Amino acid sequence: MINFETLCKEIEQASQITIFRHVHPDWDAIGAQLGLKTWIKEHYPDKAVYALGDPGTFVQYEAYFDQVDDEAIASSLAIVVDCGNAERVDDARFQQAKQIIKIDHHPQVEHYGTLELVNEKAGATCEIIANLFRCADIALSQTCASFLYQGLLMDTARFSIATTTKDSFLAAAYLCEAGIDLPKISEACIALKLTTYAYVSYLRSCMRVYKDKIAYAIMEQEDYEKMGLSFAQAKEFVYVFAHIEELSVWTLFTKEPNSDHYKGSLRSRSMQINDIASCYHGGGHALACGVSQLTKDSIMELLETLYIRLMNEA
Ligand SMILES: [Mn+2]
Repeated sequence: MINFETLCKEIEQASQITIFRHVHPDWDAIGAQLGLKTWIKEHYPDKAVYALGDPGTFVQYEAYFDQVDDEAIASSLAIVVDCGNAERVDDARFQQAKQIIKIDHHPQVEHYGTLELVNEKAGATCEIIANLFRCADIALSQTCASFLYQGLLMDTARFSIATTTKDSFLAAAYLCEAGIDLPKISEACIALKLTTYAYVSYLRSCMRVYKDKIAYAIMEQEDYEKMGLSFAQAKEFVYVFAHIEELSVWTLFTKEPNSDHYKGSLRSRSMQINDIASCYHGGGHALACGVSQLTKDSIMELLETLYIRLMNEA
């Protein structure tokens, strides 16, 4: 486990730093990656720092991303954030880096880093990074603190889910000290475009309930495309089915473009489901995870498996 001093020492020894995170980034992955990039650039102005990977739906941050050649990566210190396994890292070239630091809060399934800072109990990777700085008494810039707050806010579902702890609030209080604009950040993370709002309404109308227990919807490529959404956007809305009193598991299956397969998001209020997800080409957190390479038949089989566990736990 590395601490703040080790991280600084590694950065000081590196001529350049590359920062990676998982494919199809979410707010936590982006916040951790760009928050860290901002902090390193501010504190080590002589170092070259690159954020790598496809920004995906985060077009507003495109300017923060870099293109680098293989040699630059090979001679760099790579920091990989918010990603449990090597296969899921956006840009596999991170493996060629001289030194690899993993900072993450997913279940520890693979030690791909030469140095690691992993806390499975943290609500967000941004929380781990914020608390690393907090414990070292570092004053953050507004830009850096805003990035970290975004990831913390969204990965804890606005400080509402079981992964939220005292450490999440300590991190939030610390980030507030940087003078960040809380309502502005919340609005930037949560507000929907009109097209997305229409899609959410459509999604609700498509929701079915499996054996009175599990919410699910199967989204076809033509459905989301006719509403003006890409696959990457369309698959992000499983939260729409949260907060239904009678349903403690909710899922969304989205057809991959020009493929025979669906990708799925699974959520659970309290019953562990990530071990089931791992049997369906997926994984993730205990109560929030993903599955892939599903057919319509395997979707129904998965729903039945989730149902059986629900019945056994009842
Ligand atoms: Mn995360």
